[in-house]
Amino acid sequence: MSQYFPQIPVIRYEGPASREPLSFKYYNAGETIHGKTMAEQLRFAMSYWHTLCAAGTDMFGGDTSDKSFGSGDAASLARAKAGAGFELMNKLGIEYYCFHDRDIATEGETLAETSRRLDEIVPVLAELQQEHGKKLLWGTANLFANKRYMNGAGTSPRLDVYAYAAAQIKKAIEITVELGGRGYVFWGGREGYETLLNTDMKKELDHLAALMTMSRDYGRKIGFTGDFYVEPKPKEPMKHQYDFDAATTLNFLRAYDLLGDFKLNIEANHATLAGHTFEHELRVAAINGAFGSVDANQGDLLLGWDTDQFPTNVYDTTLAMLEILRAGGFTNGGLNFDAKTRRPSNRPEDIFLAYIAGMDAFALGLRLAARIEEDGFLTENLKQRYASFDSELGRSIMDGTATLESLAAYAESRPEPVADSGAQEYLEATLNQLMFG
Ligand code: XUL
Ligand code: CO
Repeated sequence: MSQYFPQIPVIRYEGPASREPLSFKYYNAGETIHGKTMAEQLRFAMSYWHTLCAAGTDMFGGDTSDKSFGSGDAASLARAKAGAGFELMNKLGIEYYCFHDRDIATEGETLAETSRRLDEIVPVLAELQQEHGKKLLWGTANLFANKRYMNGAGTSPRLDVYAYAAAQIKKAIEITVELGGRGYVFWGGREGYETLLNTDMKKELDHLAALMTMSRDYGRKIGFTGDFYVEPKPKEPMKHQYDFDAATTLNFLRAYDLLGDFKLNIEANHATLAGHTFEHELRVAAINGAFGSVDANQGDLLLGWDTDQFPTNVYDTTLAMLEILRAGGFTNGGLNFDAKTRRPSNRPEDIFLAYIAGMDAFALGLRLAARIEEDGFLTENLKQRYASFDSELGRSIMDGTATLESLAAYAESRPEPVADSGAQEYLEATLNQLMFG
C-alpha cells in the first residue's frame, strides 16, 4: 500500500515530560481512567472533510496546502483520500471516522452518476475498515454546498429541491448502514432563513420534521439501529438557523415526536456561537436524555464565526469531559474532531501535530475530570447546596403532594429566608487546585 505520509511515524505515548512533537503526552490509549480505557472513554474520530478535503481556501484566497494526494480523476482522488485517511488514523491510533457523502466521492453530473461514484468507493472503505479495524462513527449528507440548496434543503420552498435532498439522504443512510455506522447526523446547514418577508416558518419547520421522520422510518426499515443526531448551530451560513442551540433543537424534536430516535451532536464552537459554553450545551442534552455525540473543536471568542480550531483549551476539555462522564459516557457516539488546521499550518505534519494537540487536550481533560469526580468535593458541595429540598416538605414538591397552601403555611411559620452565598470564586479557586494541585 502506498504511503501518503512517509515522514510521519506511528505516534506513541511518551508522557508529559517528552519534547518529541510527534508523540502523545497525555493520551495513552490502553490506560484505564475512571473505569474504562482512555480509547473507550474518548472514542476519537477523524473528520473526512477537514482532514482530507479542506485545503485552506477562505473568502480572501485559495488553497495553501495540497490535499490531492498525488491523484488525478475523481475515482483515483476518492481512493487516494481513503488511503490517506486510513493511514492517518492508523498512525494516530484513531478508531473512528465521520463523513459527508460528498467528502468520500465528489458529486457527478447526475444523481445516478453520483450514486455510481459512491457505490465505487463504499466497498473500498468497507475493505479498509475490515483490514485496519476501523469503524464509521457517523455519516451525513452534504445538503448545503451545492447551489440547488441555497434556499435550504428540507426547508426549501421548492418541492424538487426537497425531493433531491430526500434522494441524497436516502443514499447517505444506505451507505452509512452498509459501513456499519452507529450514527447518522443532520446538521441544518441552510435550514434557516434571512428574512421573514420571503419565509413561511411554520411550513418550513413542518417540512423539515417530515423529512426527518421519513429518514428515521427509512433508516429503521433498512436495519439502522444506531442513533440519529441533530447538530445545533445558531448561525452561519444562515442568519437564523432553526436548530439554534440544544434547547431549541430539543423543542423541535419533542414537538414533532422525534425524541428517542434522535439525540444531539454537540459541537463546541457552535455552543459558543450561540452564547453558551460547551458544557452548558452538553448538560442540556444530557438532562433531556439526548446526549449523543460530540464535535470536538474550539472557536475564538474574539471572532464571530465558526473557526473550527483543534481544541487545546484544557479548562474547556476538562469541564466537557466532566459532563460526559456524568452523562455515563458515550454509547454510540464519540469525539469527532470537526476541526481544521489554521490556513498557514500547511505542511502535512501540521495535520498530525493538530490531531496530537486535540487528542492530548481531551486526554488531559479526561484525566482531570476523573480526578475531580473521584475527589468528590464538587459533587458534595452541590448536594449541600440543595440539601433543604431533602426535607419532607422538599420531597412533597417532587412527589406532587405539595400545594401553594402547604408552602405558604411553611413560609408563614418561618423567619426571613437566608440568602446563601453561591461561593463562585471559592469554587473556581478550588477547581484550579483540583486541576493543578
Ligand atoms: C458545520 C459543521 C458540519 C457538521 C456536519 O459547522 O459542523 O461539518 O458537523 O455536517
Ligand atoms: Co460539526
